[in-house]
Amino acid sequence: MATLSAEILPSDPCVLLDTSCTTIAETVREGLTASPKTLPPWLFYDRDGSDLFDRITQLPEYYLTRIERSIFAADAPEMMALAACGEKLRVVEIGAGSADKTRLLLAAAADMQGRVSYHPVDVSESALEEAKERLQREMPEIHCHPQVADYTRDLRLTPCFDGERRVVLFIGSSIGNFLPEEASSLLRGLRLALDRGDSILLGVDLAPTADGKSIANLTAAYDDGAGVTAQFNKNMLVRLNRELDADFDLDSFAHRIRWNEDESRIEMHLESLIDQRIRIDALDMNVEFAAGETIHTENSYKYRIGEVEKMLQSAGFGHPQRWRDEDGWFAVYLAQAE
Ligand code: AVI
Repeated sequence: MATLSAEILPSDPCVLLDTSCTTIAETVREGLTASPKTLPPWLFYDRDGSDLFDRITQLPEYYLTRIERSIFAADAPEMMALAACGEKLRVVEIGAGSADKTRLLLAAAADMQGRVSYHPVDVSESALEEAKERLQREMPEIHCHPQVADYTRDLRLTPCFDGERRVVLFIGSSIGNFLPEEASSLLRGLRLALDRGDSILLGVDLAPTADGKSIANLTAAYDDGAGVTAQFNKNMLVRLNRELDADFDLDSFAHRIRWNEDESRIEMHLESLIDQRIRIDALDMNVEFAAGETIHTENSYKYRIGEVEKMLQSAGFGHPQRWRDEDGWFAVYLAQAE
């Protein structure tokens, strides 16, 4: 596998979230001995999981990607011009993945200023490599400087040149996969890593409303007819079987979705269909499941207009501007570091 070119980085990383477990072994031991059982969503994203997530974004039920893309298709030039404020824009993307929708934003930046310096940050080296190769082939005016890092632990941004300012893309509603207090501290940490005048572009999936998006629309997005999301969820067990010598039988677990109204979030679980004991050799442990017991694998928070502005402002980002699709299902915010 090719390695990405090394970057000269400042020595002090900015820790945005301090999650205690660092390895799969520690994480799984802690999560499966907790009550209720839980595993964190970052475990989804090995190579197969990243491919499955790409397939999810193309599903008819998964409206998030489609709507966010339509907002960018209509408004990217305005967003990039506002972020640039007459200077050269440097585009940073956290949790970039395959950087697919980003191309609309990069194209708008390139139309505005010609050459664009693009700095995607992601844990997946393979996704970054693919994105870099594709951009080099298809958008030569974009100069890609990928950085393999977990932005929640280690966000180091290279200093800007004079006359340059950053826009940090945090799109795809990735913020929804953090608890609200984590989301707030992520934004605060991000603000600390930025200079005054830089900005954040944040994509947020919105909560259901009486006359718009229904709970059924939401649950369908996470429980698609083709079963791709179920496969994505179960891929976590496939990964534990392979990497920790576990013996999960995939047919004895079911993909389950719950809308939690009080917390305004979609929850994803894996439910044990029978009483069973799982052996995890690499951890030298057995895990007992009762029929109906679940492993909570993901939260996807859905925010209300107003909550996001408040969160941005208390993290030190001012003048938030907002774009929405005409049905009000999804919103994109641009706010400036003050
Ligand atoms: C990455 N993240 C924003 C997705 C979401 O919608 O919460 C992950 C996902 N989980 C199931 N489907 C998609």
